[in-house]
Amino acid sequence: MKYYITTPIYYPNSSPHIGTAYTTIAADAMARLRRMKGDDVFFLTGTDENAQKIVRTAESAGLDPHTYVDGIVERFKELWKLLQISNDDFIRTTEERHAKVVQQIFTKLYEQGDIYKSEYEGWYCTPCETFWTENKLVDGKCPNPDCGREVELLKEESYFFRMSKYQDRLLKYIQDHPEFIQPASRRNEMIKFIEGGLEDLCVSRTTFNWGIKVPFDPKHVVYVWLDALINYISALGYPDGENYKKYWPANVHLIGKDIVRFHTVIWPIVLMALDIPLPEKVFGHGWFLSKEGGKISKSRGNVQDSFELIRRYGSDPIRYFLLREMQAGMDGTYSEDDLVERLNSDLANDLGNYISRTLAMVVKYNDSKVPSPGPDTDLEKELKELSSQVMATAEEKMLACDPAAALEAIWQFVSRCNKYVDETAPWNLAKDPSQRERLNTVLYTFVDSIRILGILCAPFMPGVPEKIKPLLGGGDYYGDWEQAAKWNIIPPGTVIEKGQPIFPRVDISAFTEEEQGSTGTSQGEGPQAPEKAVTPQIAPIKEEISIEDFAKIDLRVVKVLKAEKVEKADKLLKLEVQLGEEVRTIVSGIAQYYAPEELVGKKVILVANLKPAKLRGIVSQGMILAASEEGTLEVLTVQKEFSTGAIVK
Ligand code: ME8
Repeated sequence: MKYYITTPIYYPNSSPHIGTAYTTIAADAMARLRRMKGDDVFFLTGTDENAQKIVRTAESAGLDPHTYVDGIVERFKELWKLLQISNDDFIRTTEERHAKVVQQIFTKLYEQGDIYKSEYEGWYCTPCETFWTENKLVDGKCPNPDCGREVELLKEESYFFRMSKYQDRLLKYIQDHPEFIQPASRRNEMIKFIEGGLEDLCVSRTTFNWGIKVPFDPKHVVYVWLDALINYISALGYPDGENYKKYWPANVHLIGKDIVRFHTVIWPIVLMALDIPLPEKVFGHGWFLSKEGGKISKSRGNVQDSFELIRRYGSDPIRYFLLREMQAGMDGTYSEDDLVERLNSDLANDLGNYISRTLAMVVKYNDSKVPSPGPDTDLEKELKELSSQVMATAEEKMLACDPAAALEAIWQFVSRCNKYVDETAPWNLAKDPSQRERLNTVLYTFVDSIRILGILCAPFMPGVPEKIKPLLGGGDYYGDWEQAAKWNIIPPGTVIEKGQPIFPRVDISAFTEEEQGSTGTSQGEGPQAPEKAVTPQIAPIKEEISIEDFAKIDLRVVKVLKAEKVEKADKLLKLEVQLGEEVRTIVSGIAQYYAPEELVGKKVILVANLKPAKLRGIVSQGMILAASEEGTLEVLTVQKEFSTGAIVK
């Protein structure tokens, strides 16, 4: 099966932002999933460079339009690379391969009488690159509810495209093909719009000369929207390129709701006039709005530098957040606080912690080796059934352009896996030698479920398989979607590694006030490779003390006997530790980094002569030592067989 998916080609009048990134990331996830299904995928994105607004922005930057767009296009390409976008081609409308197809089509439409010369007298909104008649203006301004800016009066010789001639045919097509415009609400809007009557469209301009020249009348440049839409076939080598024959018609044009009209009225009419099949589906997703309510857009000045966000949080968490946050057909809300919240809860806690805690148990209970599983109980059967259901649901939702619903289904599996740990309680099985086979089954299921999670996450967060691979012995298990429904794939005997948490927790306050306030993008700032989001300053070294001072601190080895969460305190664990004959209670702020059962049996270091302190009503008799920096913490342990009470110095 072939699968051709496109994003809009973006105006390079400013650097890409989170809103622009959403469409590209969503299309990328869809393309990746289809590739994993074995489809022959072509995924196209690019830039729409022949707009009047580009000329204006370049002028105000004191640059010629070519130099200006070249710089911004590089920013797009860099961002797509950092976000691991897997596009097969990147089309720029200033490329010769595109211009020649536009000219060929313009000439053909003119020769067959669909384009004619006349004079345009009316209004033009440059930010929207749209013509408006006087009666459509609202208070004399652009009627687009997201724009409302000044329009300009144009009176110039122009070529016109006979849209009106195709009105009935288009309406019938839309009515007969309910899949064509999605979601249904946008389809209904478009039907109403077309029923209101289509006017012929002005398709050339003479008052500036940036753009593709009309070949038989070079004082005209082709109207930017006619030029731009043609990218979807020029990139494939229309009319006789191999890719055109193989991939057209597109399976999906994924776009924002702002440009549905161009894609479902102008574009299909051009295709009808050329006698070319229409794309299967045009999906108009919602917008990302800022917390204050407006659409995230450069002109509103509410965009945050995407490069800086990637540097702080990494590419996968941003991909996950955007895909998860935009419910099908609705607008989504973006804020950095919400991004951090999702990262910490869904990625660090639900997914990352499941992986670390289960692998830690394989390390502990089976000497880091994947055991051979024994027979399944109902618990394993249920988990296995769920993985194949979730795989099917995610696939179906992605075909319906709904990544949020796909991720929701996958996270049901993540939750079920976490519940499985509690239900099977391997720390109890490990205490009873007669339960060895059962323990092996549970440990095996952990490892194989992590492999499955790697597959399910791969289209959405391509970095996840890369992170999991070395933990599961380096095997290449993540390229085939169907394998998410198959179990018992990891060979017993494979040596696993606990490794580092794949998504360390992040504390937004790790960034200074100044950094948090940074908005906007500037060409000067080069993108930086994603790195761990936390860049701790080394804490100042404390005042010097003497060896006698240090000797006052009594550090001892103790063994954790029991560990449990402290009610209504997210961060606290209550531990019971053995210190020689004595059992002490310690309250420790490590609950976000350890499941209680992970600590039981560990030999840790206690500050034994610390004055007792009451925390949440519990008297803590000392403090255990841990290394910590933002996002990660490790309790210090001793590995040799020390008796409890042994001195640390
Ligand atoms: O319209 N939320 O380019 P453009 C979600 N060149 N998506 C958003 C968004 C937001 N806040 N802001 C932008 C053009 N987008 C034309 C397209 S195609 C032949 C020509 C996304 O740079 C969304 O996909 O203004 C929207 O449709 C697109 O960026 C507009 O990009």
